Amino acid sequence: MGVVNVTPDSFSDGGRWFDTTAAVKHGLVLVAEGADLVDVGGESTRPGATRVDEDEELRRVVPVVRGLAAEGVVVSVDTVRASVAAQALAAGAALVNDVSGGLADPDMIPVVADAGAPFVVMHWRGFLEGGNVQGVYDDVVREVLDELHARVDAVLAGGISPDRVVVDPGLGFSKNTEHDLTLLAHLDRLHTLGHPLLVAASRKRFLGRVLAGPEGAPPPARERDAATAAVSALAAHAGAWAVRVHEVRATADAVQVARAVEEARTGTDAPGAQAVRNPPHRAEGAR
Ligand code: PMM
Repeated sequence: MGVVNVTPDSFSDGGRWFDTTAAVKHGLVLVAEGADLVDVGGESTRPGATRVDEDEELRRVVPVVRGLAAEGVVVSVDTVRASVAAQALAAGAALVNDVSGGLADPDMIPVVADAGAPFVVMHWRGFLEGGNVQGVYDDVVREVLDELHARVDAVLAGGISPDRVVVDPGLGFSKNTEHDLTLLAHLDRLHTLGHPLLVAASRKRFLGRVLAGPEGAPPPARERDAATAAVSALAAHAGAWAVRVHEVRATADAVQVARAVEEARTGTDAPGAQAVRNPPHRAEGAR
């Protein structure tokens, strides 16, 4: 999943694809580099970002979704607003990615259920507390699992079909470096939820911290793509359905190598590699 942030202020690529034409062009480049789908967002979720009003989010997102869908790209819309999801779906989006897991807008779940679209349910404990508050966990994996489970139950109760639900641990969202690394170390446990898994580590703060070491300064976000690709290989190896990244080429290579190694180990196509190659919405022919 390649990322196109149509925002002036996203932490790693803010301002670069703010214009519709540039954003569509960038999405096409990501596909040419190996992305199976492109995630289009119009509102930054970085800590301290101010909310974008609905009209502005629609203005940013819908034309880019329409432009990419018209080119045959499988588009995901990254939004917490039901109205934006609805208009993006009408413009050709195939999937809705909601970092609030359906908590931000009571109309989100019904909109997605009515459209029959796949829905990414991300874990973000701090959402209702007004932003990226630091989470306190005794057992981060257990608690993220339990809380994601509760969100998935709510989503299913709202009428979204079980085969349309994707789960995401929400790396960096109310989580520190140790939490993020612990979650990545236990991706296998997230599979117990029984839904495809999306992992979105791209350029995130914890990668900067790992690269900096105990004393150093974290490299800027755009210098974290090799580290991102390493996480992509680990996630593919652990059976993730997709990885969400800003720079696709390195990750596409990393996933390909992870797949080849897995094939050499098992003598067959690895389940994780297959999942990354055949997203459920494609395999099942939705939209
Ligand atoms: N992270 C960001 C934005 N959207 N969506 C999902 N499903 N999971 C994430 O972890 C996630 C997301 C923030 O990253 P960006 O602003 O650099 O794109």
